[in-house]
Amino acid sequence: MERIGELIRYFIPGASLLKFEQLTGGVIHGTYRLVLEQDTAEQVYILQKLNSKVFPNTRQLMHNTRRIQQFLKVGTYPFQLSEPLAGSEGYFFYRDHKGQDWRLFKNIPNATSYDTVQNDQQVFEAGMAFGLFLAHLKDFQPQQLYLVIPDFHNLHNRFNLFKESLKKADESRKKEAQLEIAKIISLFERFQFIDFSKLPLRVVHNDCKLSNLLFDKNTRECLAVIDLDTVMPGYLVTDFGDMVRSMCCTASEEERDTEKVAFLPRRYLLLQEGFLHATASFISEAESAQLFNGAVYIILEQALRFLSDYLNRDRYYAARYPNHNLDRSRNQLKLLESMLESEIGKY
Ligand code: GN1
Ligand code: MG
Repeated sequence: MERIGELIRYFIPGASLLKFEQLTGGVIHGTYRLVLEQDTAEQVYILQKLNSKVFPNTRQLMHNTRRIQQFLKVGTYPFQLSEPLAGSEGYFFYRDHKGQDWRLFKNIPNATSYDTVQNDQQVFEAGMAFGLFLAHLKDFQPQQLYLVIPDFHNLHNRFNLFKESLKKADESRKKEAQLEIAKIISLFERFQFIDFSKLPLRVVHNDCKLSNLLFDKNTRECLAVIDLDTVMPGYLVTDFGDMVRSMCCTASEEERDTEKVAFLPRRYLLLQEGFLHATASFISEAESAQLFNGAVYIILEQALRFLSDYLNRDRYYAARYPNHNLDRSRNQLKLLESMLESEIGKY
């Protein structure tokens, strides 16, 4: 990467690059692991090339991350924080001459993340970790945050955008996705059941997938909750939904063979147990009653988002092959169908 020297000089003058590798977990930003030599010692950093189509205002994005981390640092928050580095002008990102923004995070040593669950204990731990994150942000004033992506988990809004995408889509893509389009429309009509006016608006993570947790490589305990980009006012039940989406399934959202995708009720119960353990002191009755619906809502939303992006010719999510976003949508639909057919889903 040609600009790497420029970036290192900006964030850590005097350091030199030893190793550079791309990490492929996220689907929005480009993420890289750097090993630098700094004062004769090796230091690891995480570099991100920011996606300005998704997050047009980097200053506001970094303001949010900083505010949240400053708040968590003061209290008894039990996890580590992956903090962004300030550059020479005190900004927490660098804008290169092409207008591309970059940021650099301190690495959390001995940590790893997972796309799929490793064992049952991890599900309980993960539910507890995201629950503790919410618990520690309970008294954070939401007015301190910018709405970096308004209506992020507003399914109605996303459904309207989906209808717009349908109007503009190529005939060939529409034909290819015929079945999924019909399924999404019928599921949306069937599942408009969460009355959000009955739920407290809180500061939530908004992207609670398993891969946004870091675990200790040896002890497997949770070390950090990462990716604070979408921490904004929202609802606890949709955070829980994202956990279910990524942890209570036999396969990851990248699995192309839908035969391999199924809901795991036992994991759901473990996740719920861990999550309630951490949130028991403040979760409202209305929220507890809507946890399963939160999962239905968020999986449907994700299926719809992937499908809309397929219809829009893959403008939002990085697609590595022509039908990638359609496959992702099929995967989420399969998970949702399997969940609705399960014992827990029969209501
Ligand atoms: C995106 O941050 P990242 O790339 O892991 C997306 C989430 C989706 C997820 C699906 C800002 O997450 O909402 O659930 O992909 N983030 C944004 O994998 O759209
Ligand atoms: Mg994210």
